[in-house]
Parts: sequence; C-alpha cells; structure tokens
Amino acid sequence: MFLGFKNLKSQQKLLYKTILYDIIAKKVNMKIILIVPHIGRKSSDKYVRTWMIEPLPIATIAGLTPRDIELKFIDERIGEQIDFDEDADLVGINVEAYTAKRAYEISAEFAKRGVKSIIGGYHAMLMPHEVKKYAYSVMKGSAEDVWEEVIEDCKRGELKREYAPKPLQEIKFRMPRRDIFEGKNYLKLKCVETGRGCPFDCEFCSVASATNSKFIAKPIDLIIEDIKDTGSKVIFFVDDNIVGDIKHTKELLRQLIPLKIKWISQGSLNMAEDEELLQLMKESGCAGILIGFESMNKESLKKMGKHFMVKMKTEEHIQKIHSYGMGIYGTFIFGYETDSIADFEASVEFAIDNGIFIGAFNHLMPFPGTKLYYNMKRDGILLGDPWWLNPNYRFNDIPYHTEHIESKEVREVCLRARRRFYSFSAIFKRARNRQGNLNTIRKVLGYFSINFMLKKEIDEKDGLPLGNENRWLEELYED
Ligand code: B12
Ligand code: SF4
Repeated sequence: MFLGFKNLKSQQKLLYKTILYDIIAKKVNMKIILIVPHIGRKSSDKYVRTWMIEPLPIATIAGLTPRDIELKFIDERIGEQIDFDEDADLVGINVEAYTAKRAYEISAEFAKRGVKSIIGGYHAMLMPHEVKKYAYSVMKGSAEDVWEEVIEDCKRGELKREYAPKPLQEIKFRMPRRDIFEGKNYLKLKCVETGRGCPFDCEFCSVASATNSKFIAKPIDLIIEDIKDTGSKVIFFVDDNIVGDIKHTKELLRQLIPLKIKWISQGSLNMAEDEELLQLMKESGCAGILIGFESMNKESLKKMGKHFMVKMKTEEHIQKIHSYGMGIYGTFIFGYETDSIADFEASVEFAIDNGIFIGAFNHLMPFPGTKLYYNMKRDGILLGDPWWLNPNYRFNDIPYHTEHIESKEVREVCLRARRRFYSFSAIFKRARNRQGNLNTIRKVLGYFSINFMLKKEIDEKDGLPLGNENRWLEELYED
C-alpha cells in the first residue's frame, strides 16, 4: 500500500493517511470532540454561511494530538449539528468574542451529560476567568507544548482548571493535521501561518492585547512543508502582519517562488515603501493583501495607536501596490470621537476612487480584554456589558455610548458605507483598476463573485442574535 507513496497525488495521500489514522485510532482508549461554534442564528432562519474556510486552530490542535486518540471535528458554521449524547472523554471548543455565548451553551450541554470541556482561542486568552465559569478548563494561550499534558491529565481523570502555556516567543510550531477536514465542503483556499502575533499595539486589537505586541516567525522549512501538505495552490497566510519581520518575509518569499502558488494575506501599508519586497511578493504569487487603513482622520489614527499610519502617503502607496498586480482588501473603522460622519463617507469614496478590491467598514468595537474595552469600562460608557453574553445584543449593535454621534447612528453610517461600497455602480467603478483587480482571469472571476457575495451578506448578518438561548447563561463552575 505504501509503495510509491511519494509519487501519489495529494488527494490520494490524504485518503491513505486518513485510513491509516483510522486503523491506529481503533486501539483508542480516549475520544476528543473538537468544535467550532457558530455565531448565532435567528430562530426561524438557517445559519448564515460565510467564508467557508478550514479553521487552522483546529488543524493545529489535531496536529498536536497523539495518533492513538480518536478525534472528531464538528464545524457549526458549515451547518453541522452537534449530537450532545455522543460519547466523548473531552470536548475542545474554539472561542472568539462573537462565539463565546454559543461556546458556553455547548459546554453546558455536555456538562449536563458529565462530559468536561476545555475552551481555547483568542477570547479564552483574553478572558480566562470568564471562560472558567462556563467550561471546566481553559487554555490561556497557544496550545503547542501543553496540549499533550491536557490529554495525559484527562486520561488520568485529573484535568486542570487552567493551562498556562509558555510565552509566545518560545512556541515550537508543529505541522497541522488537515485530514480532520476530510469530507467537509470548504473553499479550496487553505490557511497557513508564517508567524504568530503582531509587533504593533492598536488599542482595539485582540491580537495586540493577547500577545502583548509580540511576534514570532515560524521556521521557513516548516512553512514550505505545510504549504506542500495542503495540496493546494491557493494559500491564505493568516498572519496578522505578513511583513511583521521584513527580513524573514523576503527570505520566505524567495523560497515560495518555485512553488508557483497564489497567495493572499494581511499586512501593514509600510510594505509599499520597499520595492524589493513588492517585487518578491509579486514573483511569489501574491494576488491580494488585506490592509487596515482604519481612518483617513489622523487624530483617530493616533488615538487608536496606529501612529505608523499617520505619515504614510496612503494614495501613492495604494497605487504602488496595484502596479505590482496585487489587489487590496481595505478595512476601515468608524466610531472614535474624532471621527465625523463626513470623514467616514470620505473614506468610502476614497476606497472606491482608489479601486480597492473589497472593503470592510466596521464600527469601533470594544472586543473583550482589549485596551479599548478597559478604557471604555473605566469611562463608564459600555452598554449591556458584557455585551457578548447579553441576550439582547444583536450582531452590529454598538455596545457603548458615544457623545458626538448617537450609537444608533454609528451603526447606520457603517451600514450605509457598506451599501455604497458594494453598490453596483461602485463595484463597476472599482473594476476600472485593472492592474490590481482584473489582471488575471482568476482575479476577474474572483472580483465579481466575492463582491456580489459580500453585497448579499450585508443584510444577512445584520441583527443576528449571539448563540441560541434568549436568556443569560448560568455559571457552571467557580472561577
Ligand atoms: C483567519 C481568520 C479569520 C478567517 C477564519 C478562517 C477560519 N475558518 O478559521 C475569516 C476571514 C473567515 C475570519 C472571520 C472573522 N474573524 Co477572524 N481571524 C482570523 C485570524 C487572522 C487567524 C486565525 C488563525 O487561524 N490563527 C492561527 C491559529 C493556529 O492560532 P490561534 O487561533 O491563536 O490558535 C491557537 C490558540 O488560540 C489555541 N486555541 C485555539 N482554539 C483552541 C481550541 C482549544 C480546544 C484549545 C485547547 C486551544 C485553542 O491553540 C491554537 C494553537 O496554538 C485571526 C487573528 C489571529 N492571528 O489569530 C482573526 C481573529 C480570530 N478574527 C477575529 C474576528 C473579529 C473575526 C470576525 C468577527 C470579523 C468580522 N467582523 O466579521 C469574523 C467572524 C468569524 C466567525 N467566527 O464566524 C478576531 C477575534 C477577536 C476576538 N476577541 O474574538 C481575530 C483575533 C482578529 C483580530 N485582530 O482581532 N477570521
Ligand atoms: S497592525 Fe493589525 S494585527 Fe497588529 S495590532 Fe494593529 S490591528 Fe492588530
């Protein structure tokens, strides 16, 4: 069966690997269910499916799990149902702020049946004390180096209430295991990390708070091995800032060129100041890059801690990036007291005039555990705190009081911005940026399909309740 294994196509390899792992797992004495919860849904509707991408945190946990452990993965975001009566020794749940309420509901259902859960992810890193009230155990950081300890403790019936991993700088990256996604209908785009964390310190950002503005680059040979393992030629480097360590990035990009992949990622605008970097990005297959412009208002940029953006020649830099054939996903934030409605509307027109590929126009959001959250809490302006567990909170509600504009209006301004940016006339106007948006057949198809998908999504997600239950959750454990 293993003769010629090296020459097999990746799909066949994946199948053989899966069969092999199944055989090993038959001798199992322990079973873990991993879950990615959905954000929530209106009771009459189906869950809104968006960005159906394989979740890398789950593949990473799977990669850390010894082969003799049976693993099952359920992704609620793609419509998979949880059977709470299924036998399991442990349930592992990934959590973000928007999914916290649902994650706790799931944990409570399993707890009723005597099954313990452990919760990890950004929300767990930032709000570990809260998580411990709703789940038996919390992973307070990256799981590398500690997950095996969790399993051993669980086997002995001695699961700890919390696991505190090593500092980010000491992470030993390992290979994710993607056979866990077998049979699930995800997009062809595969997620790969080239590093973790971000060296910047934006006030509203969960990553900055969770990693203390630290960044660690992943060894290049491991990144290359990981890309090959995906079996895909279309890669999403999920880093928060792919140019966080430019020397490392350039070395990586040189080694990507022979792989002939197409890739997208996120990065800061200062990339446009380095022509060699842009050339390498182009040669290594960069199709587009997400850039957080956040605001055209310099006072707001300073307030949010994006000092490095203040002196940027934004328009010039955008054109430079486009001239290398790369599209831009621009993100903008509205809600600081220094922002006026006219400023935000100007940002939308700026994004349209500059032929931005796609854009996000979000209100300022006090994600739990960020500096912004604690500042708003100190100033006493949070509404319905903790908003992420509040049964009355709805997706896109503004959970804070603003002096200069009514909270309701902040929401309206953002909705208007999205509708304007994704209007037919703006989609066609932005398409005139041929260099950045329509320079290959794949980009032409991608440009129109993604823009129309996002246009449809504007109203679908708006007003979604978080979780399923229409009441405050009961705390299950003492912190
Ligand atoms: C890729 C990505 C996406 C992709 C998701 C692809 C996918 N299916 O996974 C897309 C584009 C769809 C997306 C969407 C959104 N995202 Co997003 N996303 C990311 C990003 C950039 C990378 C995630 C990743 O794969 N990391 C790599 C993995 C390996 O690292 P990790 O997540 O830290 O996992 C480790 C630990 O946390 C821990 N761990 C994680 N899960 C678990 C579970 C268990 C059981 C255990 C024990 C441990 C554990 O162990 C892992 C290995 O060490 C992160 C930022 C970031 N750098 O992580 C934002 C991030 C997670 N996203 C965020 C947000 C806000 C969103 C959106 C709400 C944006 C929006 N307004 O629409 C949506 C909603 C998503 C949803 N839940 O439906 C925020 C979350 C903030 C918060 N406090 O919750 C982040 C942190 C970005 C940020 N800068 O603030 N996102
Ligand atoms: S640059 Fe992006 S990832 Fe880094 S701290 Fe700022 S918002 Fe967060």
